[in-house]
Amino acid sequence: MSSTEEKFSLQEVLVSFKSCLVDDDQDVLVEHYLSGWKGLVRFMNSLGTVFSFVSKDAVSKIQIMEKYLAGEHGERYRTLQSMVEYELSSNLVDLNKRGSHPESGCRTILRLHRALRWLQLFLEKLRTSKEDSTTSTLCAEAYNDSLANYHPWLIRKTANVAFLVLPTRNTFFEVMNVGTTEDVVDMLGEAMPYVCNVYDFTQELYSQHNLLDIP
Ligand code: 1Q0
Repeated sequence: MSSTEEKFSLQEVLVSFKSCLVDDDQDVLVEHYLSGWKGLVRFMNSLGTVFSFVSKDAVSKIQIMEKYLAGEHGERYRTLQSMVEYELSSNLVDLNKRGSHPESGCRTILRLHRALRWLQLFLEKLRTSKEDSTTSTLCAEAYNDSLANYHPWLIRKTANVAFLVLPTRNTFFEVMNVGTTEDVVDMLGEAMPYVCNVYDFTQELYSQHNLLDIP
């Protein structure tokens, strides 16, 4: 990370997922969800350019959502519930094959939601890992158990090559800016439930509306 870049703590990013849950965890504020993602992208960029193909895609998805939020129907995109209701009732989602709505909010959030599952698995593996664990293995396992199922061969291959240059577990923990290894493990234990709640809510909402396979 260059010295001009602002340092930040991964804890702040993860806790921002706490602030996106509203109505007793029965809804998610899109703006705060995107803030969480922006923090993750900043963190990923600090790991080096190898991951720019990943962060570019995440950034373009964040931008699609920000355009909706700032647009004419911004109010309908305030929470995930209202977005789903609005887009479905206005026929704005290509449910079975790609057509005239290739960038619906529902589709875009689904891509980020699937990536959140990877993050959940990866951080849980890091939290419970031993000192000599290799991050590339932990990351590849988490990826292959989640996001990889939705990616074509070429992306899977590229991702697995990129994982090989991931920093060591100790360096990772330093970049997180949280403190000692013990502090990191405690922080993850405390912050992960928020990420899990956001994931579980979204999964349930999408499952109720049969939105988990949007092409
Ligand atoms: C830390 C290492 C980061 C490794 C990220 C693993 C995910 C690899 C995914 C690679 C695929 C990206 C290329 C584009 C894929 C798209 O085709 C796909 C589908 O979209 P579409 O429109 O073509 O249907 N897009 C996606 O699946 C979305 C992928 C977004 C991935 C965003 C991941 C950002 C995560 C950052 C967190 C990094 C910090 C981790 C915490 C580390 C703790 C020390």
